[in-house]
This record gives sequence, C-alpha cells and structure tokens, in this order.
Amino acid sequence: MRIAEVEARLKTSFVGKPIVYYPQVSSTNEVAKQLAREGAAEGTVVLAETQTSGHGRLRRKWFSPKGGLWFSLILHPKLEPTRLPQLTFMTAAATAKTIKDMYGLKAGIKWPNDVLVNRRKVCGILTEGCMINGKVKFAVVGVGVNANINLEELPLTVRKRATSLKKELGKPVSREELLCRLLLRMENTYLTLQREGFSPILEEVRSLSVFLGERVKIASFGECFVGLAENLDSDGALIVRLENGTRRKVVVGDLEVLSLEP
Ligand code: BT5
Repeated sequence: MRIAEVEARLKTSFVGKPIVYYPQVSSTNEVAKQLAREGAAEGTVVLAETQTSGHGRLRRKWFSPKGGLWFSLILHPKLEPTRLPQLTFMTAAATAKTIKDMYGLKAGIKWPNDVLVNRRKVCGILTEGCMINGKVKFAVVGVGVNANINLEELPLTVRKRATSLKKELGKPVSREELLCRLLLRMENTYLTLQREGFSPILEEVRSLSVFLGERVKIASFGECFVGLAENLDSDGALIVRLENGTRRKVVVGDLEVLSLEP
C-alpha cells in the first residue's frame, strides 16, 4: 500500500487522520484498541498488509493474506452500548455502495456484517466497543475487504463462499483508491448517523439487502431455525417469520440465505 498516495488523495476531514501503517500485525482491531486506550484521536485508522490473527465474531478466524484491505477505524460515537451494531450497518452500507459505484459490481449486504458480491463474501466487518461506567468510551470498526487476494490462499471451506474484487473484475484494483473512497463514504455515513440517527442508515441497509424477503436459515445461541426474513426493526434486529406463522426477533446470529447458497 502506498500510504503517501492515500494521504495525498484522501478527502476526509478526520477519518484516516492519521493512518497508522504496519506491514504485519496480529489484528488491526487489537492494535487499534490499544492505541485508543492510549488516547488515539477519533478517525485514526490502523492498516496492515497482513494479519497473523485476524478475527471475526466469536473469535472466528479471518484469513488475511497479502493483497487485501485490512484496517480498523477508531470512533468515539455518541451511542448507547446496545446501539454499537449501528456502526457495523453503517460500514456495510458504505462498503457495498463504494463497491457498486467504483466497479459496477452487484454488491449487497447480508445481515448482520457481510458484504457479498455475486452471493459470495467479499467483506466482513467487526465492531468492538470499550465501555466505561455503562458508556461507550470508544469503538473500533474492523473492515476486511478481499481486494486483490488470491482465493487459493483461503482454506477450501472458506473459499467456497468467498470472493475478491480481483476475481470478480478479472484484474486487480487500486487499493489506494478503494481505501480513499471507502474512508470518505464511512465518514459521511458516520456523520449522518451522529446527526440524524439510525433511520437513514437503516433505509440504505434495507435497499442494499440481499436477505430481506428471502428464505433464511438462522443460527443464534446454538439454535437453528428456518423462516422468511421479513424486515429489520428500528435497531437493526432481524424479524423472521417462522414456518408456523409466528414472528421472531433475532438480535445476534448468523444468517444463510437459502436461495443464495453458492
Ligand atoms: C466477520 O466475522 O466477517 C468479520 C471479519 C472482520 C475482519 C477485519 S480485517 C481488519 C480487522 N481486524 C480483525 O482482526 N478483524 C477485522 P464473521 O461474521 O464471524 O465471519 C467469520 C467467517 O468468515 C469465518 O469463520 C470464515 O468462514 C469466513 N472468512 C474468513 N476469512 C475470510 C475471508 N478473507 N474472506 C471471506 N470469508 C472469510
């Protein structure tokens, strides 16, 4: 990554100021949390070429070979702790829109934290918060975009459901340009969230969704069930209509869109 080029082209007012760059780290989220504890400013981005222990939710492994865009953004949001998932939705919307606009690819959001292109995962998002006395002291939003990675570097089970921008376009992308555009979109979406609340973001997520109106399988707290993904409630929880007609609200879980399975 040519950081000087990114710094020269970045049009944000605070996101990506500064970008703290490493050839390799354990996880950009871990480094960002440490910097935030030490007082790093809102907007600081930690970016690495590779991660040795990149992770997803529930400490699942996030494979981070060379060629990807692996970064974490430090924020100081005015949000109740239970509303932190709004940062994930905001980032998913920003990423899907950036990919659509820049490359004309059909990018969509799969609840709660994936961006898909052609039914396969191109990006995963992990938001972590640090709470003090019931208030959010800071949040770290980790973003992993399979920009130019070789899919052969992912294990077979992961590869089946994954893609990269390079694979979809048949040629590599400029990661510098992608990062500049994505950070600008994240900043604008974050400012919208802070000024106007979650509803404009929710509308974007709904319009970019690949799961609403679909038959889905949900895994939540060790339980599995199938139903129709009917809607998102005002907090982003998923409303599923079960096959017996009752509705269920899912706040945390994994979703498979049955009709979209690659
Ligand atoms: C996520 O978790 O999708 C969140 C991933 C966040 C990664 C970023 S990279 C920068 C920052 N630093 C970190 O340490 N993390 C963040 P989850 O929904 O739990 O999905 C994890 C699952 O995605 C794994 O169990 C695999 O099945 C799959 N997976 C792992 N690596 C992948 C990759 N490179 N591309 C597509 N899928 C992958």
